Amino acid sequence: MTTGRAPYPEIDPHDSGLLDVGDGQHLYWECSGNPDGAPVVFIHGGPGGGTTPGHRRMFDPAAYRIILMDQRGCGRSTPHVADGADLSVNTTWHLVADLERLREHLGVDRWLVFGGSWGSTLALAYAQEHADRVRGLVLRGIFLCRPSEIDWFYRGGASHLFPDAWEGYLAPLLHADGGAAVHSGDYDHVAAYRRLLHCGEPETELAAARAWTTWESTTSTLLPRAPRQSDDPDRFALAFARIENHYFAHDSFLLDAPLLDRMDRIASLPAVLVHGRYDVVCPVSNAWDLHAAWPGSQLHIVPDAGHAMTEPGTTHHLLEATDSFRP
Ligand code: STX
Repeated sequence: MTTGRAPYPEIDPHDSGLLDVGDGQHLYWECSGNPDGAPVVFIHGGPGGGTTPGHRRMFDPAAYRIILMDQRGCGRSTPHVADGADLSVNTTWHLVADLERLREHLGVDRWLVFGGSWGSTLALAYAQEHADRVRGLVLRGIFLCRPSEIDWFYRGGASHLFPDAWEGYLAPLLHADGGAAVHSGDYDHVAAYRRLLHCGEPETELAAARAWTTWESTTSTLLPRAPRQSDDPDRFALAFARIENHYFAHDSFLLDAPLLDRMDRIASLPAVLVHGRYDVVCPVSNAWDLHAAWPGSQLHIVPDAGHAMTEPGTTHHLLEATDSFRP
């Protein structure tokens, strides 16, 4: 397997806070690296995945003011969806507005935007609304949230590559609805999960959240690896599954503004795209389609990686990309 550069050393934030964005929501943000460096904002995945200290390590701390934020309802932001936070004030367009509020709060004029997976989706939606605030983009594991992409991963496409893991994904649905319904041609797995994740029965909700989350973590890497560490895996799973399912049940609120239909807005921005050849969560054709629509982009297809940021070839290209945008 490709080896390559290791991430930058672990660092602590020099500033952090909770930003009041209205709707009762307070978003955790932090800055690390060089307070006078070039601003870069890290947009995390899921939606609902939250940021981790490891995310700081994708940027040269001498060159960058590294900004991380936990999106509505997850991570260290409050209220948390595992505690029942209201999802009706949680849409792509709320998150785009939240990024602008954070930018203004931190006194940033323009920033580099970095995002993987759902982070790439939100980065594109943000840049298409506020192109004048973006220096460039570094995107990984491209996810355009087209209906075909949701069908691929959550309604059976990827089951052909991971039939073993798919059994675990189907288990709560079979328990609730029975085999005849689940195996019928028009069963909507995302709608069924939506019911289970909000059924009011804590054990059923948690079993569904674990199964949803395990499907994604199992299929995210080319080779099996230990799942991501979390202080409270059940709390993580409840928020991750509910937020993702809420977004994907609504086509991520993008049906009126498909990302590929608005590329003229960011055509002149420079971008580096990094995508694993064997990404099962977000097939590499997503990156191919985006690159074809974006003259300012460079695409690196990593020959031996899946979806995760932490796979060696992917990490390597991301570090080369963020270094290339140093002032
Ligand atoms: N969701 C893809 C995504 O953004 C469809 C994603 N996948 N795993 C993650 O994010 C975490 C690493 C945050 C768990």
